[in-house]
Amino acid sequence: MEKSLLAPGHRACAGCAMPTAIKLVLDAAGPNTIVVSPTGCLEVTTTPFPESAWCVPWIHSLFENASAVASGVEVMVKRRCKDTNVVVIGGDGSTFDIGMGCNSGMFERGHKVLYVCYDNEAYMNTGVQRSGSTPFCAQTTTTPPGSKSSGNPRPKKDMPAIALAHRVPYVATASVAYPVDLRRKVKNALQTNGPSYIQVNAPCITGWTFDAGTMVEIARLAVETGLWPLAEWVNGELTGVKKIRRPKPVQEYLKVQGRYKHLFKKPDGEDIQKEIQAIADKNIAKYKLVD
Ligand SMILES: Cc1ncc(C[n+]2csc(CCOP(=O)(O)OP(=O)(O)O)c2C)c(N)n1
Ligand SMILES: [Mg+2]
Repeated sequence: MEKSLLAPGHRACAGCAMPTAIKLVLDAAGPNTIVVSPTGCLEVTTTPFPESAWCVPWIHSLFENASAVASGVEVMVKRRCKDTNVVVIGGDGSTFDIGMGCNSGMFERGHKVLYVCYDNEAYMNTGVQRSGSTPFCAQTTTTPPGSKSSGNPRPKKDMPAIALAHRVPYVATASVAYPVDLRRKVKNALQTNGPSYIQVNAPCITGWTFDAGTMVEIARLAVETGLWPLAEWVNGELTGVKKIRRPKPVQEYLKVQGRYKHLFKKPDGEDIQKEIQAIADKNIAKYKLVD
């Protein structure tokens, strides 16, 4: 493999999926790329002054305005250097919640920008607070399980559907456990004449708590249970899904993560596991994941 455009020596946790996701994105995008990143683990771990792990031009925005900054960069690029890719890479907190206003504007105005969300399903950099992306009944520091709580009470926000509602012409979900698929989707997105959105499942060893060395296995289980369908939409049409040969029960995914350990201890745990299984089953039916 050629030299990575995200240099080693960054300070992400050992076992974090985020740098793997970013390396794959940059690998597919190539050196002629300008990246804009809002604040979050990615910014904090790759750019401690005076060092940078970025081997492409990289702009740090506020938490809320990465898409507005990227929109401006795209207007400049269109006039001066047409072949340059403009890519936003942000966490779920900025993508689903705090940057939503600017994301909506960028999508709706039709800027030719690829937005990649590395989705670790919480505000990890500030201490694992719940975000709009946190799945149902996962533990976070703001949704601690206890006698009156079973973790996050709300289902995960459907961000790909929100992108599709903006008529974003290329939308996909991806996973670090399927690198060939991820790279292909980045290339497809960058060939799109307009905005594109890719949401990459990115397990977080600190917030999800799993055994070191099992990160890829966790990401694969998310796909194999049906909880993270790998899908691709072109011009609003669902054009591809990764089929699952034999879906695994969601327990296999839940039991290896500390953020779900209360579901194996609390009296209502079994019922909640069934509710989570129903979410997976609904995905399997909706996306026809099983032949
Ligand atoms: C407007 C604003 N609110 C809050 C913060 C504090 N803050 C910095 S990073 C962060 C969490 C980022 O979460 P996410 O986007 O999911 O990225 P992650 O840290 O999980 O990689 C927060 C809340 C901020 N910098 N600006
Ligand atoms: Mg996050």
